[in-house]
Order: sequence, then structure tokens, then C-alpha cells
Amino acid sequence: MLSIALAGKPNAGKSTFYTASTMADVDVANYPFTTIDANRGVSYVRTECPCLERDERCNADNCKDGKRYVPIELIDVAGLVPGAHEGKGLGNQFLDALTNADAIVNVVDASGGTNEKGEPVDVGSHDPLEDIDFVEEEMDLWLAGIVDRNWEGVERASRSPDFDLDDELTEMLSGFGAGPTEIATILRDLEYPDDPIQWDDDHRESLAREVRATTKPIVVAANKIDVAPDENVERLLDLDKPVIPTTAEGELALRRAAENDLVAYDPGDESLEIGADVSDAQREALDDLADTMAEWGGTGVQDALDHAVYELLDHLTAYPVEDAAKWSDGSGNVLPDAFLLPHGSTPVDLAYTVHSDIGDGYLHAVDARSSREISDEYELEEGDVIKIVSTS
Ligand SMILES: Nc1nc2c(ncn2[C@@H]2O[C@H](COP(=O)(O)OP(=O)(O)O)[C@@H](O)[C@H]2O)c(=O)[nH]1
Ligand SMILES: [Mg+2]
Repeated sequence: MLSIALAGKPNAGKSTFYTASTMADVDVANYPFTTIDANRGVSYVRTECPCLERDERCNADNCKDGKRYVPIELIDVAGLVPGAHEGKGLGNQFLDALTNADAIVNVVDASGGTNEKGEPVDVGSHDPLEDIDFVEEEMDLWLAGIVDRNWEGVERASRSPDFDLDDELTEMLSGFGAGPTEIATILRDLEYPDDPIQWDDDHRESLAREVRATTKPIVVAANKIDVAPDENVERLLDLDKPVIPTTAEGELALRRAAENDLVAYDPGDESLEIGADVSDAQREALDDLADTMAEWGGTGVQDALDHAVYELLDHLTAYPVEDAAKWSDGSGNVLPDAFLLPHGSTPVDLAYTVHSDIGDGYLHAVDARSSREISDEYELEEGDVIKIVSTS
């Protein structure tokens, strides 16, 4: 499963974002517990279900009126403060929690109501732009520290006649998500001495920064838009980085209200419908939230996760079926499964994602929309419905 980590300074709203995003308001069929452990849970990205092209909506657990929710893992990382890579605040153990993450949502308090350490100050008195770079910086320097600590091993290996820098670095950094292709691309763009013994701290730091940028892309959640001065949000949106305005607290309120049938709202909707059974106070709060959502296009929480998966990680959703005509599995369930795969994936990759036995037994694949056989090299597209013919 793809894994997204929430990073940022204390009190930015990470835990609120996490709680809202991991609430099981869609049925979590394969995952009996939405919380994997204290700060690791199942969340979803939202996409359009192919069932929208058919007469009837599908009956998949994670599809609601054609809004399809595909599971990902979400990690709530405890607050980072400047100097964390040197052990400040809660330090390295929390940076280590980012090791397995495929992408990062950097939650920033856009209201300017917390200082650089996350302590409350008057709203608007801290510039949230200052909170963006330090998270990147802490991650870069944390990884640089890891490269430093492992460099002696590289130097030792370089004395062997069959030493290969690419192989050595791939071995060191594959745990962070840098495979042979990523390492080759990074080394091509980097200037460095041939002999690892000649590398200095700057060489290792440049390597670490590139590896971090490649393996841990970041989307900024400009949070607390419900109270933030518009000007702050606009300045964040003007940055040359992906930024999504969010109100985590608004999303949490909506999910709870939807659970209690006070509103009609599905995660990622741009607006909400207020039900009849709300109190005056509830109506007032929901009206305010509706205004904020109208201004920014929703609460943004779902958008931030979608952006991480579909844009930063460049993934697509593919739907394997057994019956190409009915788009169903063997028991008649329409579009029962959805899988996230990187662009460039083929039907063979999809087969292996479903099950290694299906991959091993792969014979050919059929595009269920056209009922035509597709080549093994066909590159899957968003929303593809594919029948895999396999010996197992
Ligand atoms: N106004 C507002 N407050 C928020 C929002 N998100 C979080 N908060 C509040 O900010 C405080 C810190 O939130 P928390 O999620 O614990 O932050 P964390 O330390 O980053 O995990 C809490 O009082 C939240 O209720 C938001 O979107 N708007
Ligand atoms: Mg927290």
C-alpha cells in the first residue's frame, strides 16, 4: 500500500488531519482496523469510479455514487522543530518515521497563530512561509547524516575490484525508496569524484538532498484556512511548490456530522448539504464552514492526499475484473477491486499487484471497455478496467 506521512511543526493540525482522514466512514472491507497502530492508519484517495459509465453504480464497498475511495496508508508523525535532525525536540526518531513514506504532506499553520516551535501566538503574527522550508531542510540533513554514517562502508567496498558506486548506493538507500533507476538518474546530474574516499561533506549532502527530493516529494497543506488571513493563503499558493489550502478541523467536523446524519457530505466534496435535524448553533457553524469551502473549493484534506498520490507520485487507478462484459469478479460483484500503480505500469504489473501467482501465470490481458486483447507492453491509464487471463 502507498504510504503518505504528515509532517510539520507542532500544532499545525497534523493529528486533526490524520483523525479526519482515517475515520472509517466508507466501509473498510479488507481492513478490520483503520488504525494500524497509534499513528498509522488507513486512509483513501478519491477518484471517479468507472461504474459512472454504466447504467448502474457498482456495489463495491469503497464506492459511493461513483465516488471511488482507494486505500492508502497515512502516518501521523509527531511535530518536527528546527534542529530535529540533530536530536532537537523529539528529533531523529520522528524523522525515522518518514523512512517508509512514499510522499509527505507538510501541514503548515497558515493562520500564523503559532510560532516556529508551534507555540500559540496571536493569529497573523507568525509568517507561515517560514515553516515551509525547514521541514524540507530537516529531512535533507537527516538523510545526509545517514549517508555520512554509512560512507565508511562505501569507502571500504570501493577497494574491491568489482566495486560499483550505483550498486553500493542503491543498497544503502533502497530502504528510502531509491531503486537503481532513481540512483542512476541522481548520479547522472551530480558532480562528484570517482573515488568515494575523495567525497567531502558537501558531496554527500548534495546526494542526500537529491535522494530526499526524489523519494519523498512534498505537498504543502496550508491549514486552518477557516481562520487564516486570506493574504497568507494567497502568498502560500504563489510559491513555486504544490500547495493545497485545507481546514483539517472543518473536515473532521464534517465527517462527524455526516456520521450522525446531520449533513450530506462525502470526503472530497466541494460543498455540503445541511440536514433538517441540526440545532441553531450547529447550523451557524456549518454555514461558516460552507462559506470557507466555497471560497477555497472544499476542505482540501482529500485534495491534499489525492495530489500526493495522483500528481506527486504520478499514480493511476486500475480495476482488475474476471468478467470483461459485466466488469465483475466470479461472483458478480461489479468493479470489486481498485489498485494504485505508477504511470508506465503494464497489465503484467497489474497482475503481479493482484497476486504474485496471477503474475507468474499471466497469459494475456483484455481491455474490458473494448473487449480487445491488449499487448503486454500496453501502458495502463487512469480508470482502466482489465481482465487478466492467467493460468492460476
Ligand atoms: N481553526 C482551525 N484549527 C485547527 C485546524 N486544524 C487543527 N486545528 C487546531 O489546532 C490545534 C493543534 O492541532 P493538532 O492536530 O493537534 O496539531 P499537531 O500538533 O500538528 O498534530 C488543535 O487545537 C486543533 O483543533 C483547522 O483547520 N482550523
Ligand atoms: Mg499531533
